Amino acid sequence: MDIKERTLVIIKPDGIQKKLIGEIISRIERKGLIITNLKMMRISKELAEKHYGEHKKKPFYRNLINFITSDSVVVMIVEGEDVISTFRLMMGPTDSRKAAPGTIRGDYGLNIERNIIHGSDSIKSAKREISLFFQEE
Ligand code: D4T
Repeated sequence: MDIKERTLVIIKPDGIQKKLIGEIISRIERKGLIITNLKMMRISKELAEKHYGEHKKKPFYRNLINFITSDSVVVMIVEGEDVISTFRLMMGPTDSRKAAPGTIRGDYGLNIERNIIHGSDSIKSAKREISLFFQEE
């Protein structure tokens, strides 16, 4: 059985502004997960709306789109055994104020929106998000 999974990781604009690219890449590498693809980019409104399509009706949607498109981001495909749940544990819960020290959001995030990092939440979302951000592959 092939137990290797892939997840899409985004270091959000607040992570870039706080100079956390190296720190986050280090955490991923030291954990033993494999970065197979990596790029820095500015997310367009159109791509942000596709990525966050499930939240379209939510009150925070507009702010979320404005925030994720406000500066450059780093996008990666990360691979490993059970990587989706492993990486979500490394990130901590969405609301940084509730995230434990030792998690990326617990150590560096400000609140529920400025939470430094994105990681796919299921195999299905990972496939969808990877094809949105790494079309050419
Ligand atoms: P992402 O998708 O960024 O990894 O976040 P999560 O998977 O942890 O959380 P999510 O899909 O529920 O939320 C997507 C995105 O919206 C922001 N958000 C969320 C917000 O600004 N206000 C809110 O009340 C919620 C629930 C944060 C992450």
